[in-house]
Parts: sequence; structure tokens; C-alpha cells
Amino acid sequence: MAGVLRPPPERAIGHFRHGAVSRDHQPVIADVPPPAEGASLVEPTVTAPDPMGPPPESIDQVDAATALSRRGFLRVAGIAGLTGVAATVAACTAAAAPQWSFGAAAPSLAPTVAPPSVAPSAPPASVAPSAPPASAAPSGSPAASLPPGWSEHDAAAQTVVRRYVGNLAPALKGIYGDAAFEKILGYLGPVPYPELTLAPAFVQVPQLNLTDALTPLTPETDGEWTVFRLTIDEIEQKIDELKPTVAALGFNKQTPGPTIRVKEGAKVRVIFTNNLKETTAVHFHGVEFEDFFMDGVPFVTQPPFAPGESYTYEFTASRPGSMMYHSHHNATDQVGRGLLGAFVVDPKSPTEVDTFDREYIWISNDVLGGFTINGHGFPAVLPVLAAVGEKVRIRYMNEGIMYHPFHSHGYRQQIVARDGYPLGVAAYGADTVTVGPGERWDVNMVAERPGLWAYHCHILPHVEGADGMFGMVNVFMVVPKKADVDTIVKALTASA
Ligand SMILES: [Cu+2]
Repeated sequence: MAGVLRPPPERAIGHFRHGAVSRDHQPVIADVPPPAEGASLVEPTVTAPDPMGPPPESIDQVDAATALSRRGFLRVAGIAGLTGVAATVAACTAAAAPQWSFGAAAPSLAPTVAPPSVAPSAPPASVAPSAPPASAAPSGSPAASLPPGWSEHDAAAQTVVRRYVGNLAPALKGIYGDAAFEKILGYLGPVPYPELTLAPAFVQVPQLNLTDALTPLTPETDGEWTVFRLTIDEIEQKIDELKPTVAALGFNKQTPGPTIRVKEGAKVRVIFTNNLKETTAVHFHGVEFEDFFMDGVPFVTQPPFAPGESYTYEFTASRPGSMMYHSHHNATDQVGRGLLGAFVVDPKSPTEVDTFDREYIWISNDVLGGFTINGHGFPAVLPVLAAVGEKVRIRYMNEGIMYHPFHSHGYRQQIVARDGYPLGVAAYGADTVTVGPGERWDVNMVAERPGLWAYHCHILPHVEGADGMFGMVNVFMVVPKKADVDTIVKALTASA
């Protein structure tokens, strides 16, 4: 019998604890209702035609001031590169952006978005058209007309971020304020564009790991033993919402597998059932085994176990820290295809560094489906979300075959443990933390300044290509108040 996900713990570690993925691994927060047909996202001005109705030329005219502002901002911020989503909310000049309404179009966002208001008039139509037609074709399609100086790369790069923000965009108005929202619209717009009606890319795919990090497998108890049961399965993994699924392997039909979490000193029994068509074995990476026959290495410590067979590992979680579990047989292929997961041992006596408000597990892989964080590539990577004043723990775990220097724009990462071993007084700050294959690095970040801060591997081919950002890109989404986190989570899980 497979283990089940238990209800979320009381402590607010991380987010998307509630039903981001259904038990059968279907995303259940992806069906936030799109705007009703013809619903207005832009409040028309007295001088502009209905932006939902007119031909693209008119939309361009309506939003010319916004677009001009965007170009100015692009020059300042270099948005064609990786800084696009890192722009702080106070980074550029104000623009006269269209006002938004949402109403029935996005009811889940209603609590955070101000009521429609009349926008300042757009500038006269003599301003040159400056942005791709918003409603003529999906964003990213070769545009008939690009803004001056733009290439198709620019339009595609913009589209990726539009997919990331999706219909969450209106909520940003209530969270970051009108002025910041107008700036954001200045470079995402002109509105409307197709992605405004869609859930963010990261909620259109199952988000298993971060959910499970917060709701780890529920163990059974057998006397002094804490018992977990997992299956090993062939699965189909969706790297992002647009790509076809790829053949993968998973524990309990997911990759990364469910987080296995125990307290330091626990006696752990894990029973794996092999549903593959090939043999396998599982290694708990980082555990200091007393009995080396529990180490999970075929022909060194055990035979591989065959299709249909189960195999049991027993050990004491003798030290705390961030660890992993993964196949250790035909591992280049099996781990590469996703047979991996997080194993976290919480300390018996937490120190100050082990006390935090939110927690994220960040497992990188670079074999299955390209460059991924928790089984997905940008824009389908779940953001790291926190409110100002909160302390966030990131547990990096590299299950891939390459090094990845994860760079946090605007933020210090306090490195508190390597491979689960606490650094103590040797803890130090960095804004780029390189995580090698097999390594785990625990960092804490204190959310001090609100903003949308890019947070990504800095080996650039792992994060950006001809079509804009992809792969190992994340966003540290710092919102002013804890209630804003709840608002976002509520919006994204409205139908859960
Ligand atoms: Cu990388």
C-alpha cells in the first residue's frame, strides 16, 4: 500500500500545502476560471476604443504610453536578459498604464484587487504602435509587427514571463500597490494578452515536491520503527505546461518522490516495491549507516531487486540534516529519469538557524527534460514566496550531473549547512551558491524588501535561450505582508 500524504503541519512552512495536486497527480488549481468571454481587463478611457474589441492597431495606440515607458524601462533594466522578473517594484519611471478590472473574470483574485477605476486618458493615437498585437495571436507567435528595436526573441521572452504570471497578475495590484503594478504592466503589457486568462504556468502542472515537502509521507508505526512504503513506477512527467510529457521514473508515481521526513534518532524502515520492468535499488544519501548492508548499492551491499519484488531498508536517522534518496542501480539512467527524492531529518534540538517561517526544498536535475527545479522548468517552477520579515529556509539538493550556481538577485543567502552538516559559526553569506552533484546546501534568507526577485542558476545556457528564460529559473516573490502570501495561495488554490 502506498503511503498517503498527511494534512499540512500547523507551522507555516512554505506554501501550496493545500491540494496543489490531487492524489491522482492531476493539478487541481489549474482550473481557476478564465475571464468570461469578452470580459474587460482594461478599463477603456474616454478617448480609446474598447481594448478587447478593436484591431491590434488600436490596442497599440491605446497603450502607446505604456509601451513607451516599457522601452525606457528595458533600457534601464536590461529586461532582455535575466533581470526581467527581478526588477524591483521601485526600479523605474512611472507610466500611465491602463487600469484593470476583473470582476467575474477572475473571482479568486477578487479580494486583492481594487475595484475598476477610470484610467487616465491614453496619449493621442499619433504615437507609433510599439507592441505586438495582443489579441490577434497567442503571445510568442511570430508577430506581424514588433516594437521598434525588438527581435522575435524579445517578444518570446516577454511571453514566457506572461505565462509565469498568468492570471495572477491582477492580484499584484493589491499586493504591490498601484504604482508598482503600473510599472509591471508597463513591461508585461500592453493588455490584454492571451496569458492573462490562463493560470500561471506553475499551477498548470502538478507541483508535487514542494507540496510534499510540507506534507511529507505519513509513516506507519511498528513498535520502535517508523515505516514508509513507496512504489517505484514508470510515469509521464510534464516539465512545463506547454511541452509534451516525457517518460520518467518516480517514487509513488511522482518525481521528485514524496519527501520522507523524520526526527533525528528515529529508527526508519522503508519498503520499496518495484513496479518497473527492470531491477533497481535505493540508497539513502547522507545517512551514516551502522549496517552497511542497508546502503543500497547492488553487488556491493545487496542484490538489485527485480520487477514485482519489494525490498526493505532499515536504519537509524542518527544525524539531522538535508539528505536524499535515489536509485543506486543503473543510476545514470534511473536517477536521471527521476528516481529521486528528499530525505529530511529534523534535529532533536533545533538551533536558531533551524528555526524559520517557511521552507522550500529545491531539487535540481539536468537529465530528465532538461534543466529542472523540482521536476519542472521555468515558467512552471513554483516561486519561492515569503512576506517581509520572514525567514526562509532553502534546501538545495542536486540530483543531476552538473554544477549549478544558484544566484539570488538582491538577497543574501546565509549558508548554514553543507550536506546536512551544520556550519555553526562558520556559516557565511553569499548571493551565489554552487551546488554540485550529490551536494545539499541549506541556506536561510530573510525577506527584507518586497519585490519579484529573479533567482536562478547562473550558468546561462541552463536558464535562457532563443525563446527567453527556461529551465533553472525561479523567482523569490517577497510580498509586503503575510496576508499577501495567503492571498496568493488562496487565489492559486481557490478550487482545491
Ligand atoms: Cu545550472
